[in-house]
Amino acid sequence: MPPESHVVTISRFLIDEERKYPEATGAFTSLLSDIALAAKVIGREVNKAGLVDIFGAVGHENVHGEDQQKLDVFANQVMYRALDHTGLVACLASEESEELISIPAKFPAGEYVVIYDPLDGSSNIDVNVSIGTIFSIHRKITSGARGTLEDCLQPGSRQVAAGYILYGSSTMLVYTSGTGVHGFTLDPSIGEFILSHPDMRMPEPPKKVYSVNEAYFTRWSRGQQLLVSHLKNEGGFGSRYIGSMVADVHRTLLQGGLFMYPPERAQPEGKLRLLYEAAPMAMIIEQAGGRASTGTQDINDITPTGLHQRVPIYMGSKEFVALSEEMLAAE
Ligand code: P6P
Repeated sequence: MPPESHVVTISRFLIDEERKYPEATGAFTSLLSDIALAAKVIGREVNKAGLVDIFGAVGHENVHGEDQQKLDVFANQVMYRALDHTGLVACLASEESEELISIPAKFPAGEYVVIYDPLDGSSNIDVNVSIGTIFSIHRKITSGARGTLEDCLQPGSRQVAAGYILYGSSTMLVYTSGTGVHGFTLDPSIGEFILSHPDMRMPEPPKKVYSVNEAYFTRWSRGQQLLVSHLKNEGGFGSRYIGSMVADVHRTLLQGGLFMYPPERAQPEGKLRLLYEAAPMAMIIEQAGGRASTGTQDINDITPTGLHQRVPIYMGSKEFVALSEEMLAAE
């Protein structure tokens, strides 16, 4: 058989998955396909960021007071335009939009809620470090035709799917819909995402690597300081920190380890956002056999109170997350 016959595109994979559920309508398959298309469009611009005048700040700030890079704005528009007209979505929420994003009245609405960070790690754009798009998918739970804030503020345990696209040395789409984690690598020569990492599992034994920004050591609690000191001394851990969550979590998923964004005295909930960073990544890590905690509770047990709520993050290999919770509790 020619090698190409073993090529499984994301479209074929999604259809094969859909056929496992007689009640499936094909809506989820279409939704993931729309997100994959958006990923290709965003990836094309990210990969040529150094060649055209598209990177660099647009000169205004996003809802978090961060310089909004042109690619952030572009990626946010691409995600919106990929989904708004489909009739699959009840409402949207984005890191780049303070408020809920309603589906225009001219378009039909659907049953899914998509919450996304269109371009996470964008502060790394100008230095050509890997960045990513993160998405979280819920089902609408309110009875109205169009989604509301209540439909977005569901605990991560109720996500029907979650995933990310990593724009790195290659462009990868990784997602889970609750039956394992699957990775697809973009073949630019045919413009298709090809199944390259079926049923991804965190390795056992895991690589002893911790990932945290140690520049903030003095801002941490005593327990956090003791944890990191233990990891690097008695624990014999190595350290890797890219400063781009999708890249750091992707490495942790593949090799094992511990990714942390701890609370700081001035920022007791940490920096990363629950709905479109922590919760989707937590679903992926846990579906691959790992754990995701705030240091005191499972991330996906939290019922959100706001679209841009932040939470501390300890995610990766089970034993390392458990060790973190133990040492933080002992402080
Ligand atoms: P710090 C990137 O700006 C980001 O939102 C995440 O992708 C990343 O994990 C984190 O912030 C890095 O934050 O404070 O270490 O620069």
